[in-house]
Amino acid sequence: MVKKLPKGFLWGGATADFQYEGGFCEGGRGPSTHDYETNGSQEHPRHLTMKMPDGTIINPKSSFAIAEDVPLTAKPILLPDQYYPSHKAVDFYHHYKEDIKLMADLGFKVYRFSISWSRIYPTGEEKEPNEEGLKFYDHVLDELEKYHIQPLITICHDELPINLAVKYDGFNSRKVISFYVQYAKTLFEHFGKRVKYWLTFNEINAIRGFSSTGVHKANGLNRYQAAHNMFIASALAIKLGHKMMPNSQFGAMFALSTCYPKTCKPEDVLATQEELRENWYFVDTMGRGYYPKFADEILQHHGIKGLSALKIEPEDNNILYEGQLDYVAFSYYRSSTFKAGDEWFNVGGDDNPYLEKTPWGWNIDSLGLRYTMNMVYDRIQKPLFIVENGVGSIDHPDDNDYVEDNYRIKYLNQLLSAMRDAINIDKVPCIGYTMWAPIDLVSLSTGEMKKRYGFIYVDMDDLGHGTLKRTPKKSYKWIKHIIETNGEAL
Ligand code: BGP
Repeated sequence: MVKKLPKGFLWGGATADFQYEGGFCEGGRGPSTHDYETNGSQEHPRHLTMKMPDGTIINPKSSFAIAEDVPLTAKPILLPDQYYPSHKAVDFYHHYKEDIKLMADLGFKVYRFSISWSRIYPTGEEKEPNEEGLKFYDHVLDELEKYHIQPLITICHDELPINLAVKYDGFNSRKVISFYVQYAKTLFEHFGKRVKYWLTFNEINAIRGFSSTGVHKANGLNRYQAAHNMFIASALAIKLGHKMMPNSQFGAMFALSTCYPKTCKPEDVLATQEELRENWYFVDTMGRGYYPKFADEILQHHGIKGLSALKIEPEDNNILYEGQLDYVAFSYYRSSTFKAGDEWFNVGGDDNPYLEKTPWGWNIDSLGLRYTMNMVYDRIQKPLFIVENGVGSIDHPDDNDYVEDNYRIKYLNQLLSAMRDAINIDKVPCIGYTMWAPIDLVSLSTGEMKKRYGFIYVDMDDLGHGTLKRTPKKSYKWIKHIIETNGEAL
């Protein structure tokens, strides 16, 4: 059996600006939705609270739940002096040279990062972009070029300038589409010559809530209207991007943690097929350029009459078709189980007796990755790009901050072997793999530093205290060797 991955396979890592970058009020950056998300208590990490610009505190049930009824009156103000993880994160803003060098030493061929929209357009509505913001990412690209690392840019990773959320109700409004396209156009003009791979949105099928959509009252209708507007924003950006940068390649990113029927009872199998369609609603629409036949059924499940209840303009169907994805990018973290009568979106159905779990109860399922890759390729027939995968763990550094993370090595060895089988045995084309996250950063779902993913340890705690010193873990050396051998050493 061929053990190496195909020549040119893009090995790398992925990060998101608000979890990594910091510098939230430096360089002319405006406030973004995530700047208002405080970190939760360490005992109850999933209960994030959000302090709105007008001082109102809201408590989404969990970060995956949709925040209800955020007041529309909220006006952007300076943020109070309280620790918000995204304000400082792990300060890539001032450590980018050091961090990119560490990535280069690992042998990375690609680095996926997101651009902070409010660093480029502080309120989202300016006529001209913030030059200082563009300059910061120029410097990042300079460093990447120095080491021959390709950038993979996420245009919008789960956040938008707070002004667009407050003033327009985020992506629930069609107006926000034009602000997004203007922002994307600026990125293409400014960085287009240096960037081939783009992602229009992160985990678009998760449409998590206020932070990622800017939508205040998250009933089903608003949420699926926002999704439609995001589809159109993405398709318009792709059409424009293809015109401005003929060699560009566009994807959007989906959260594709797969789901198995809990039993072989036909009712459970059918229910699981229906539940999975919640994901295909997004993947099919963007990957094939039209809504799937079961779109009405999905919407009805959420109390919406059907596509006819959404505001869809006559030109939208053409836009969707012409703005199809070039490749399908996805995150894969775990699998879950489902049975008839279970609630949709219940990614917590983790009781699978055949699998071990991470400390956060996520199933460790390497074959699930191979299964997912085959399922997506069978369906869309476009190259894949695995742009997020990894394991969140509690690391125990010694006195020198060295972490012997054998669990990470074990996890990645299994997952990457399954990926290699999907590529070499099942012949699924896959452009590359960017591990989440090569360096420790703030967790999205818990707002904590305790949940660590990196090959590189960062001295920083849950409350924003620490020296920010970077120290390679045991897995750093291991992954370096895997990359050097292009997967042969797995
Ligand atoms: C994905 C997000 C990332 C990232 C990752 C890990 O859903 O795209 O931003 O954070 O999940 O999740 P967590 O940090 O919650 O463990």
